[in-house]
Amino acid sequence: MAKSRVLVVGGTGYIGKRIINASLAEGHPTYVLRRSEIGLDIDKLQILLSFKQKGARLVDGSFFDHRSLVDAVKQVDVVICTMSGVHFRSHNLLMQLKLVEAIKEAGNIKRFLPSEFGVDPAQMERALEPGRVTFDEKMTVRKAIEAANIPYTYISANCFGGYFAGNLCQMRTLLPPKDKVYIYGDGNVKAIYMDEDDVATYTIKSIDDPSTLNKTLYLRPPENILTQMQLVEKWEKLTGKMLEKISISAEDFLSKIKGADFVEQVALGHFYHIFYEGCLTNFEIGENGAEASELYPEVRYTRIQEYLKRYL
Ligand code: GNU
Repeated sequence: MAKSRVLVVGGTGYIGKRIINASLAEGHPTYVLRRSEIGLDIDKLQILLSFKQKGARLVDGSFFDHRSLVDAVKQVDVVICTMSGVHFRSHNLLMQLKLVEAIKEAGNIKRFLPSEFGVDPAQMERALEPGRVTFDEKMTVRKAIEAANIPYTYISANCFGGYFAGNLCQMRTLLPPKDKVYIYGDGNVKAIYMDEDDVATYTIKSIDDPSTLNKTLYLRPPENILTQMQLVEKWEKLTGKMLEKISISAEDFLSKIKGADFVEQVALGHFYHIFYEGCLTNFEIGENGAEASELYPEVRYTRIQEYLKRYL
């Protein structure tokens, strides 16, 4: 069967770039939306032109021109949206709802992957304010997809290594601490850390797979299911240097939410659910779910001790 044609929306972004590369590597005719809103963002444009040089097709469109989105969608079989939601000024929700409308009108899409790639928002009905906005928005997009009967796969990719492993789960930094590391509680809550390239590989594997149709695909490669303490120990082993460990109780952590600004409050909420409540690993995958490393055992995913070497 011919390889499905893939359109990536958000192709210049952190995970979007990796998904384009994985799509090209897997032999899919790969299309990338070039939004006219890019304007003078020379970085984004040059990234798009480099993908054209690697064999991707650029499709011009605008989120202010519904017809252009419909025309773009009509050229492909699968649409993957990777537009980030953590940068609140991005109007991510409105843009994704416009994309859903275009996919609904085009009528030809065999699989749509909305911009998920993190915590499963369906598990987060009791999430703390204001961080819950991240999950509520994703659920709004899901409801629009399902109301339009658009075939979908939701990717719950858990923790990007770049946001959570490299910094040993510390906030407000992307680099490992040099002398002391803050530990959430006693650091024994399990989280799941992913090499971002593996997130892209698993995502592309899932788009033509009947067993992920209208399912959530959870990325839980067993060797990357680690407590914060295990992560810190891997880093100490790599550097040969012990870190001073300072434990923060759940109460003290939560009390920080009060005085913080909005963006900080959102992040604190996310970290609380991940590292105190264990929201990534405190539930079993049900019949509406599948686990990527079991479905695709041929993927030799990067273990975290390998991933951490770039920070040495
Ligand atoms: C956390 C962040 C890291 C923010 C998810 C401020 C949604 C998810 C694991 O909001 O994108 O220090 O799944 O000081 O579904 C933010 C996002 C990252 C936190 C990462 C998040 C994870 C949101 C910070 C910080 C590293």
